[in-house]
Amino acid sequence: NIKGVIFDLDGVIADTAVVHHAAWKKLAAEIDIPFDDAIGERLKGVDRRASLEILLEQASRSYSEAEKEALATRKNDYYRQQIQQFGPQQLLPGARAAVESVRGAGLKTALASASRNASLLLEKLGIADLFDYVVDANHISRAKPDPEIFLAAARGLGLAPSECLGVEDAAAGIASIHSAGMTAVGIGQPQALAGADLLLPDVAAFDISRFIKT
Ligand code: B16
Ligand code: MG
Repeated sequence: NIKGVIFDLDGVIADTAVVHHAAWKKLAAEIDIPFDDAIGERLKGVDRRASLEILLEQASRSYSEAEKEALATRKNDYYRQQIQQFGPQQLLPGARAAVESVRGAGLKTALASASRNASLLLEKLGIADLFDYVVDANHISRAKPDPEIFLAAARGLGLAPSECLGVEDAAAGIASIHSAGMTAVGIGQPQALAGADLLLPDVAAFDISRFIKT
């Protein structure tokens, strides 16, 4: 039986997937690298450095370590400029209600985000107190699709992976949830999230009662 739900942040709770996308697109244009929606989709849920490597697959020259650091920092600056102005209105519709419904049903809640900006975002959105446990990229060494982040979240909740549900908008995240031995709920388009155990168009459609045995 499910005893805890582990939510992804960007693209599930917060309306930031578009902000990450725009920041990478701007950087790509500045260094003359082609960028389309398919590449944008591959970057979802992937950490900053790995995202940059995906972008640079299309580059016509190689970049030094120092140059890569500078590019990743530049993208993060673009991203942070945008989220500085964020408030609760940047919660995706139904996100707060979805997390509250899990708590209301007596289950535990955790957050598993690949973003190093996760705690800033939680503060801005005003939802830091809705999670029993938070794991972000600062606490782990292996990024999604590795299971480490979801396993760390389950451990933090004191639950076995089989007692947890993971909720994700990215293919890398669904893979991470499955490798951790959890049930995966996908939020978004079937093309991108074919592997999910249950696919929902948005987080507003999330209904915890389907997972609770009465
Ligand atoms: P940062 P999530 C992920 O967050 C985003 O989906 C991904 O697009 C981003 O590159 C990654 O965080 C790293 O973010 O540059 O802020 O450290 O979806 O796992 O909550
Ligand atoms: Mg995400």
